[in-house]
Amino acid sequence: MNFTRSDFPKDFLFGAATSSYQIEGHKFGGAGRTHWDDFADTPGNVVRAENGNLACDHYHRYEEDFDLLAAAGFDCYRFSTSWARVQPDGKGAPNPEGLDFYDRLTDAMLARGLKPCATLYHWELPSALADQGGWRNRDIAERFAEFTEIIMGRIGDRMHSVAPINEPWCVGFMSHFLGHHAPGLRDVRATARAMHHVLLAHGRSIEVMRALGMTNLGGVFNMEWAEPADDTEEAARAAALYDGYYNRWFIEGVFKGSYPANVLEGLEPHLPRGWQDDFGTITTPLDWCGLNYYTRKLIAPAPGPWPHHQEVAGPLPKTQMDWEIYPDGLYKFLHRTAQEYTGDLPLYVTENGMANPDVLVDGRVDDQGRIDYLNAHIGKARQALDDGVPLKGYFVWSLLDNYEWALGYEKRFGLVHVDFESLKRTPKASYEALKTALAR
Ligand code: PNW
Repeated sequence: MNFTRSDFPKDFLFGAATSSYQIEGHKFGGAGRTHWDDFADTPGNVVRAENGNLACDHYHRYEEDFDLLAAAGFDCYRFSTSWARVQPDGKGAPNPEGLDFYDRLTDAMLARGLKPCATLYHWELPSALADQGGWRNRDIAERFAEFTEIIMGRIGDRMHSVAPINEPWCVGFMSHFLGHHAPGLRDVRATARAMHHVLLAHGRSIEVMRALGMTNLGGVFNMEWAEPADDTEEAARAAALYDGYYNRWFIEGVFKGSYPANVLEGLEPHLPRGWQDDFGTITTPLDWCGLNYYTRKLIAPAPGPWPHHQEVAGPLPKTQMDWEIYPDGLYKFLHRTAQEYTGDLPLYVTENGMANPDVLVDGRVDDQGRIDYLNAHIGKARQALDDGVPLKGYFVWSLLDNYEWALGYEKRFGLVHVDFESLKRTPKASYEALKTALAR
């Protein structure tokens, strides 16, 4: 890498991130069925209909995985808790095996000096709740509050930090409007409702954790820099709308108690009645704000239904996801977030990384492309820090190659290669480079 730990403030935290359904192996430990299992079983939704049944078998191999994290010199680990593992039916009595698992996981992190940074929901909704309307049903907020109380009642005393929901945009928009993720809907009314209820659930969860006496609570928002595809006024308007429903809706809801006007123009008729009354809960104060950043999008106007625009291919080099590599976007979002939304509140980059078509050759993976990507983005983070942005940490997505949702196991995001037949872990060149950079 072209940086070392000593280039950053002493208390700056470096971590790696994963999520439960993407790595654990959901068939183990009495977990309930999730809407991702249902989604993957429906032909056409997921590449090769792959699911998270086995994934990286982290359920049984977490000691080995945490040894790798600790040996690389990471300070913290961002993981998530599976709702359906803890409450197989999404409500009522918890599954003791599930609670025991997260208890063991927490202690195994602490035993290695890793700070546990939990996300309560990273997308595997219990099927029982999905069948009752999932995020379209307002009741989800109370169900999520109950889940929060159960899981944090067990491990909350040992968490370094907690965020209720990973990437509300993906939960709301991508899953209900684009249909790319479970439940795979393409319905504007469902979208507006999910985009509101996900924030209500966030707020209720924060309220519950405050009542438990917990601190260092935050939110994790994904951001894509939206660029007009040309210099027409129409393209500028299209990009601003994309920016509105992708980047601004959720963070504005949480930090300002409002929704962007250009998005409301399209979505307000579909919001649940009395939506404004929920901002008291939605804006419950936070202790930090996390940004997940990967890429930018070029947006052009297009005929057809709302939002009347489309993405067009850009000229920059791309990752295995076909996402343009645009490190400046991270710099701009760090500034914009502090300036417009969060002020002095601590910021974290809670995800950043790239998919790469990595192959294992003679026991090695030479992922120079990932090293370059991380160098460029961590450099931009460093630059924002120099400008005075209160950035406190950076997490790589991801520790392991894992289940990349609708794209199955083919897209490799890991610092550590996983052979999905033998489940053998092999640290890549990027892992070794980070290990050198992070040495104390
Ligand atoms: C994030 N998009 O998701 C998630 O937090 C991870 O679970 C995921 O593995 C990672 O990024 C890499 O994809 C996103 O299409 C998935 O805009 C897709 C999009 C954005 C974020």
